Formats: sequence, C-alpha cells, structure tokens
Amino acid sequence: MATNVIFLGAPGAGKGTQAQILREKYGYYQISTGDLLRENIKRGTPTGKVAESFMKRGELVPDEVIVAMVRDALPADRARPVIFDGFPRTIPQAQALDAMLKEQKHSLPRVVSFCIALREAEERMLVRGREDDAAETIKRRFEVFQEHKREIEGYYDNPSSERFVEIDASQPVEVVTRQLLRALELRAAS
Ligand code: B4P
Repeated sequence: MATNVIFLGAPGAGKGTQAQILREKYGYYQISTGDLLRENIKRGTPTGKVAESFMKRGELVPDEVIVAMVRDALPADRARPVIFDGFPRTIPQAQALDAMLKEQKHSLPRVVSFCIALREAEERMLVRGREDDAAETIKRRFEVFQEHKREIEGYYDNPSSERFVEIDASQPVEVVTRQLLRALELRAAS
C-alpha cells in the first residue's frame, strides 16, 4: 500500500510539479502549504493576511500559522496516502507533524529530498514568474532554505531512519518522476 510522503527541497526544485503527478495518476492527497497559503491570500482570510507580507519578502510564514493550516487540511480518510509538499520546513513544524500523525493514527511518512543546484532552480523560477519569483525575493528564499536545510534533513536522515531518500531533481520532469516512483516503490501508471 502507498505510504504518506514528505517532499523537501529548494524553492523551484519541482516538488509541486511531482506532487501534482502523484495526485493525478496515483491517487495521493496533496497538502501543499505554498498552494494553501496562496489560496488564503486570494480569499483574504486571516491566515492569508498574516502570510502575505512574509511571502512577499521570501520569508517563512510563522510556524503556528502553518501548523494550524495543515491540521485543518489533514484528511479524515487514512486510507489515502498524503503528500506533504513543502512542509515541514522547520524543526517545530516537523515535531508538530509527528504529533499530528500519531494523534490521528496516520502512517509515518517517507521523506524525499529533491536535490538541485540553486542556479538551476532559480532559472526555472524566473521562467515561471509567479508573484514571489522576483529576483530579490528568490535570493532571500534561497538563503532561508539554506538556513534550514541541514537541520530539517538531519531530523529525518539519521542512522535509525530508513525513510529518507534523495533524488536528482535537475533531470527532466519524467525522469524525476521515475526516480520518485522507485523511491516510493510504486509501479509506473500507463
Ligand atoms: P512553495 O509554494 O512551496 O514554492 P516552491 O518551493 O517555489 O515550489 P516547488 O519546489 O514546488 O517548485 P515547482 O514544482 O513549482 O513556497 C512558496 C512560499 O510559501 C515560501 O517561500 C514561504 O514563504 C511560504 N511557505 C510555504 N510552505 C511553508 C512552510 N511549511 N513554512 C513556512 N512558510 C511556507 O517548480 C518550479 C518551476 O520549475 C515550475 O515552473 C515547473 O514547471 C518547473 N519544473 C519543475 N520540475 C522541472 C523539471 N524537472 N525540469 C524543468 N523544469 C521543471
């Protein structure tokens, strides 16, 4: 049976792109904190109002806002595997996720780290041109990513864990998907 999975990686590494493929072809339920935040901003909710200024500056949105949002988004249906796309990004978020999954009897997730050179991820984002993809904001998002990368990967990548795997996210989309399916022990859908 497919298991829950966390996607870690730099901005622009392609986490959202692969999450969409797993959702559409493999029945995963996708929780993308970036998408949820953008949706909240669009609807003008209290969460969106807090998040907007942080996202515009390329900063992380405060942990308590993110954790509450994910808690609300977690599906009651435990049979459907969940992709946590872009979450957790900090240790408090990781600890909160562990507690949430335990409390709601969801299975422990596998963790996939999308590896890519920052210059390449930057080029992808400049082409994409989302509101927070301006050169200055991208620079800050990379700095923030580097500040947290070691601790968050270290949280999951340790000798007692067999749940952590790295994939080469610099490859074309379909090659990345193949690596991902192998990592998750899934067969390719036709
Ligand atoms: P996110 O929405 O998570 O944005 P991202 O990291 O840029 O996206 P991703 O890696 O998913 O890249 P994508 O597939 O789109 O975060 C945005 C902001 O929200 C953060 O800066 C932060 O402020 C806030 N936030 C989100 N989560 C948070 C949390 N947990 N805590 C605090 N704050 C949080 O791919 C990028 C581009 O590359 C696309 O155009 C795509 O078409 C292209 N692409 C993808 N794969 C490719 C490939 N293999 N080859 C060539 N191009 C590819």
